[in-house]
Amino acid sequence: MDSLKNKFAEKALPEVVKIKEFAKAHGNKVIGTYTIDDIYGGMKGITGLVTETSLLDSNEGIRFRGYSIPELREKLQHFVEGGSEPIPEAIFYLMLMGEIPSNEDVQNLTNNWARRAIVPRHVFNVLDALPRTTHPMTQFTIAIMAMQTESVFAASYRKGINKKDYWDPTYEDVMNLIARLPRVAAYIYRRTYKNDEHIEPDPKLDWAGNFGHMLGYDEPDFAELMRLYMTIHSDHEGGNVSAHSTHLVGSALSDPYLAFAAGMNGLAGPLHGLANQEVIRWLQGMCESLNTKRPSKEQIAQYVKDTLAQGQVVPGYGHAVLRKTDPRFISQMGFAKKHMPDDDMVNTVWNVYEVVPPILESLGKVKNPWPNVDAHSGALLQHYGLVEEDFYTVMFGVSRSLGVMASLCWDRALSLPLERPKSITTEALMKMV
Ligand code: AMX
Repeated sequence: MDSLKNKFAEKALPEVVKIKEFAKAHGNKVIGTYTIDDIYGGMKGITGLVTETSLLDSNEGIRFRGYSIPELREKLQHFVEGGSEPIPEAIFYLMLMGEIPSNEDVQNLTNNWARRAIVPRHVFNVLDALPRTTHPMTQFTIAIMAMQTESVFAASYRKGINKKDYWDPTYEDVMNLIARLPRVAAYIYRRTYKNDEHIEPDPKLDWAGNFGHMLGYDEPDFAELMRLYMTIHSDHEGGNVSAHSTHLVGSALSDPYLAFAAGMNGLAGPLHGLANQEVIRWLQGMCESLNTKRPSKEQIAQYVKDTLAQGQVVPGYGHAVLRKTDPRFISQMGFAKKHMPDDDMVNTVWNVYEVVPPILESLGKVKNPWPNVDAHSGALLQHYGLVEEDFYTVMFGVSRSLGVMASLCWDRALSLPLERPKSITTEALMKMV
């Protein structure tokens, strides 16, 4: 057993007893009520599932195991030599274990994932069989499904396994999957955009640095961006579409590959992760139509109004839970101020940030007029020459694996049951009132 697996078992398994006792003592306490509007409104007002890794406050933003993003900048002081951005191994450890890791814990995780990072040949063959024009997110989920042949959970279940032990093969799949995703994603990028010229992993690099390297971007600043990007996109509590679909599909004891592929199909929607692609298309469309690299605030305002008049959303703005500027937007803004303060696209993102909120507010129906994580991320990637925006959601997906896979380990350790909410017909609802 690897040392993290031992530590996870020691931490997570006693929690089952604790939760059973808690539920026995307080199981009938009412924690909320909901309305017909909540049912028609995508269940947004309903607290209905347990996710241990992070918790979202509508005003403050995300807290990972209790720590906000600014607090984590203080706490996660695990940098590669010469670096100053948090390394994603640290946030994964925090989400899985609920504790700030030591430098040794983080180094062990880097080594652990490097050891597990071998992608079976048939996964590349499956990708090679697809037309190069296949959207990178479709390639990504197909590759995840192709890797399902390796599922330790599926093999153990087939042989027969005690339900108390489900967490063990889940952990193995989770670690293997996370370790292999950067290689798979980089392969998709290089086959789609770089003439099939693939780059071998460098086992001396950390997980995110290696991802940047395999994509073909070796500047230290890009590796730093990857570390920040992979850290801040990793989790956003349990109810968002990618996290919830992973959890839901996992609750049928579908193995982690099947569950994660489901989550990624949800991330591929334009109201969720695909928004990062849409933001860049929207910004570029604006600059092209105005024939300028830096549209004025007046020009931006008009373009926003035109977008709304065409019955389209302004991508990168709004959120189902957040009601303030996303701290993940702010942290990317901080990175841009440090590394590329004069970049045209970045400055346009900042001008859009000044113009859009009052316009959305004036509509009187948008609950959150502020930018989310996707409003900024593409401009940073464009700066370093990673300009193929259709690939951006795959990068989000690689990062999102950290949170949803840590959660899946907990789901199985806590023996969370099959998820099956009750649905109702409109006719039945009408009869009730
Ligand atoms: N531009 C225009 N209209 C918007 C809007 C935006 N950015 N955000 C919300 N609205 C509209 C909705 O479409 C809805 O209009 P309708 O009543 O005519 O159907 C109305 O405002 C109320 O919506 P809401 O309750 O404020 O939002 P929601 O919880 O239903 O949806 C979200 C949230 C994110 C889907 C929505 O804000 C949106 O479409 N944003 C743009 C896409 C985007 O950036 N998505 C990424 C979110 C972050 C992520 O998951 N990665």
